[in-house]
Amino acid sequence: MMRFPFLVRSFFVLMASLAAAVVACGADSYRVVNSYPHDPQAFTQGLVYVDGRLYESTGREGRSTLRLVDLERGRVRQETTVPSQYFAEGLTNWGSTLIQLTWQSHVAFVYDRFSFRLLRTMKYAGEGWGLTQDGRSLILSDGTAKLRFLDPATMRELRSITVKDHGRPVNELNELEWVKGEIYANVWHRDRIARIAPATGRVLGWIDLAGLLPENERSNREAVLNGIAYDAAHDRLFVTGKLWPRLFEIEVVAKGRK
Ligand SMILES: [Ca+2]
Repeated sequence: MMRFPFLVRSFFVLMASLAAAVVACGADSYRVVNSYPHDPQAFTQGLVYVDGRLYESTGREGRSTLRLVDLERGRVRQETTVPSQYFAEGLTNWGSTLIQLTWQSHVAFVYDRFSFRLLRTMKYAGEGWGLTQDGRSLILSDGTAKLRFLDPATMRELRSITVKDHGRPVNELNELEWVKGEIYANVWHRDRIARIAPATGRVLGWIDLAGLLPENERSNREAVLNGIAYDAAHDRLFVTGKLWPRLFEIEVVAKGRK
């Protein structure tokens, strides 16, 4: 009489183990192609690579900047400081401009991409975390599972998606990057990047970056992965984090695709 329940129980234990293994193996991993120095004082909130130039937005009140960074040496080649009342956040390029978010001030700064001259400001609702664009709209994260598509000229909301993995919302989406028709988003306090379908918000897969920067090189609990830039011309993917001393070019190693 005990034999059948034991077998049933064993079957469910086995199936649960298999399901866990599938989830664990479902994430892609990475290979480091290049490792570059990165300013360990930079509280990275936005990273963009366009036309051979690496731009970075750094946060915190009183210390926020927009910078042009020498990729190979990690040195700041050009910089403008953001007024001290603002906490700068996500950054993207749009035409000959750069657009930089602020965390809770509902203000975006529009700069000339070459001179860093401030051209104008734009207002938007809610918080600003990450920013990227798909060639038609800006795409903004705000710490929730929602991504908003905005008119680049006015910040008016055009549509939004809720990012879900197996039906569950993925909250605290942070830095964003448009990569080959998908939205890449790192999640606050996690060493993972979600690959998101822009039409539906469905998570297509995860890139597990655990171990990329060793724990002993992280200066504090907020020194987390935050910064994705894509060099579309040469198909190079760059990642870094807040206060990280390194910026990495990585290659995604596919373990399994959904
Ligand atoms: Ca980015």
